[in-house]
Amino acid sequence: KEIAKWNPKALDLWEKFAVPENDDKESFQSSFVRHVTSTLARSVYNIDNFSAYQATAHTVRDRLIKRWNDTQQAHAEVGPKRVYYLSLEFLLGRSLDNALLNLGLKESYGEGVEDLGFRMEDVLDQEVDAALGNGGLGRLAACYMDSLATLDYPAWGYGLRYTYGIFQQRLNDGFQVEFPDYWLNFDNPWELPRLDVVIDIYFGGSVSKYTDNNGRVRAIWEGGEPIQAVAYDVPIPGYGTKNCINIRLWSSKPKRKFDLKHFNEGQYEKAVQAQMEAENITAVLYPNDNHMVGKELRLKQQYFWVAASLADIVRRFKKSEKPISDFPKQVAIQLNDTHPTLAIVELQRILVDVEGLEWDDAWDIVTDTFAFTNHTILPEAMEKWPVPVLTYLLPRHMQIIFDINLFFLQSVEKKYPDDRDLLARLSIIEESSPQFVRMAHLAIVGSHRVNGVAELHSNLIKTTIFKDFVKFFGQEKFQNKTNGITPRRWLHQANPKLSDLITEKLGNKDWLKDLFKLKQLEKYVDDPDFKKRWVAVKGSNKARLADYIKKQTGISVNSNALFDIQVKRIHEYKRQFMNILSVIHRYNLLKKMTPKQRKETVPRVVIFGGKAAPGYYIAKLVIKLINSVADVVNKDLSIEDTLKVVFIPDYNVSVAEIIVPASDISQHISTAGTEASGTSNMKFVLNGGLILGTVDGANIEIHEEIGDENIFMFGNLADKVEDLRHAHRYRNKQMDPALKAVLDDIESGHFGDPRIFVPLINTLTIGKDYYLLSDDFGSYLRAQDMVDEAYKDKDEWAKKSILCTARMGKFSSDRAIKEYAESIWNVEPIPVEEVREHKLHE
Ligand code: T68
Repeated sequence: KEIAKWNPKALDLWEKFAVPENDDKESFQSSFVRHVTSTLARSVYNIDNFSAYQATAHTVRDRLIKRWNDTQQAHAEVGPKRVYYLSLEFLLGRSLDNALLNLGLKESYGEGVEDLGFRMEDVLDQEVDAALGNGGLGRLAACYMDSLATLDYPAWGYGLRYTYGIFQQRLNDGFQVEFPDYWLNFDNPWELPRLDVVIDIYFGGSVSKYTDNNGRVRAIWEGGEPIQAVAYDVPIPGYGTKNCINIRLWSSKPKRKFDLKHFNEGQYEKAVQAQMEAENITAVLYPNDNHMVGKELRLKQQYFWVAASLADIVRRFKKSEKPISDFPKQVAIQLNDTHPTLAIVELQRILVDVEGLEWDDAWDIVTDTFAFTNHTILPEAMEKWPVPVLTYLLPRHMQIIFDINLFFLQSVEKKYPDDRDLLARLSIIEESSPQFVRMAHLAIVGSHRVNGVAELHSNLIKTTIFKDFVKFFGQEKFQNKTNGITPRRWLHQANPKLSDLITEKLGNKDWLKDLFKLKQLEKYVDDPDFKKRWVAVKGSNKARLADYIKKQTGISVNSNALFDIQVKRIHEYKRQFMNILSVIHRYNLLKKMTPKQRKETVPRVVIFGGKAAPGYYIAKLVIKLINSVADVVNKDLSIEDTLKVVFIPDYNVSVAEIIVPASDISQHISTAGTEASGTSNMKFVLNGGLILGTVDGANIEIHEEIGDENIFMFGNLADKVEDLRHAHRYRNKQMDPALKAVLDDIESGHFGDPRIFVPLINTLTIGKDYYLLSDDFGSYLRAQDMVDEAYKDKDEWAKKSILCTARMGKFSSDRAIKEYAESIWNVEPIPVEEVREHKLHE
């Protein structure tokens, strides 16, 4: 409007030369050529697949920026309540294919690329993953952003822009070796640097008290040296909407580049030391999942991130000119695990110290704003930080935490007088030496809602780790929000052939926005032609994976065999160890068989993948054992190709997109009660793969949805686990004989130098088998036999596979996000397109 006033012709020009609304092959090609020649400064004689990728990505980026701007403008116009998702991890994977599909440009751009002499597949394959996450928690955040955008919610993600994402895994002699993931080596077209959005973050310093004009004693925190947080925005386009939301990632930068005093004294290292320390904060993602590592740098990451994010959120709120008491009506903040818990303290500090609110008024605003998601009950994963470290890094915050705890415990004391044990159990401060701050307790006390991520998990947190909080706060504060996955990436993008078949059968693509529509596939379970095509799609996905395995590992696998897959982070509770032990058991049986018996057995390819945290010794031994077993089994001609074992290196999101559509069976076999939800289980079943699993996490709800006949469940139930552990500890419980035989086989040296595996085997004997492999091994083997039996009936198997997909509607992340929006955040969709139309006609 300003431009139009100044020059009426300008607005017309602005419209005329904007990024085209009706995009087609030609507009793509013109943009592609412009980006090759101008952005990349290359010529037509000098472009390879990678340049083609960059030019295509930049073309899509232009479109995303347009949508991003329109969306932000529409939101500014309406001024709705926004939801902010604070997550230390966003495991986005690749963006090009996803953006093309969500924008509906895949076909026209695909043709455009072919005309220019490239294959879209090769172009897409050039992209490096954005791997800013460890596993389930980070990928969940990415799926949720896709759903928030698709459902038109006014949402922002906030995270860190790590220079190094999760390490790359290679294998050396069967052992994992880690390599740095320098993903920003080439320019990253999926981020918009906002070098003007900079926030100063302080550590250290001191607190002093003063009396204000109203005679009130107030604290002021004067921090030490500031470090700058610089914003990088990552646009997230919704599917079939013009809504395009934002993930803002912070990068750390020194405020002063150079210490001139040291420099002039010739102390060059000291002159740049502060700079290096500042840059260190966002240098690297901590590579541990479900494990707390108490490093000071990790705590600095957490505060740096939440302080920058809150400053940004408060600034945006203030633009509305609404009274500060309206803050919770405008802002909902979701804490993805306890990692951002300091945000609670930071907001209280801003409201009391900076805005001058009374403590209680500020605290009401804080608790109305925040909600907290718990992702684990494993004790070693619970975050706690030493009071002395917090006092030194964040002195004012430590005071505020003590005050929060004081007022909280006073209210407990009032309700339950004289129950000292209860006070000690609920306290935010652990009274050890030194003292610790229990972040989960702080997160619960500072939030109005707390949720688990699957029914079983949400019930477990209410009856175990957070039991006393339920007693104090009441049931309503604690909810379940069963996880979900985005069908756009995990079916439409990863499995285009199945997606096409479904769309053809259902007559349209509506199922991509309403996954319950897959139910309509049930009509066709007995249609022989449909079944044949369904099986053919699975076959071609298995062939694609077989090619990938050959390329990456040199191992040839038969894609007519049963593909049995376990891919996820390597962790004792996930029991990859039990899986490989059962493979040894199977191998020994095959060796004893007559050729005739072998002919009658179902050939299997057992596929593993996943990273072990670099410091997790036992998990790394599991990887070595898998590779040692693979070496022996794959070379053994006597078993006639009835068994192959594969470890796929460097499992990540883009590799998962090849693996997930190709399973016949996938394994989700955690000790009952340990896997909060799991989300890959949902991905496999959505793609028509069956599950072999324990009664744990979301397996239980998947079972409920798809029915008994379509899943293989085994093992002890969660409510038995404590008793079984007790029996191991105090009654010298006998080990399952089949398991014993397998361990003996390893110890005999059959799979290489057995001394390597002693610490691993000790976890079952001297370690008292904490994850109960011995208790579940028998029923595991029986379930495996049932899988073999069922797979022999190809027709029945095809039917099961179809029913699996048809009944997965519940597990869309759209369903999960709607539940969060309606029962926790109280936010509503803003149809960006309608707001714009309305505005244009005004
Ligand atoms: C996972 N947690 C749960 N944690 O294990 C999984 N931890 O059951 C669940 O489905 C998923 O969260 C989503 O809810 C994780 O992935 C981490 O990666 C992690 C990272 C840092 C610190 C602790």
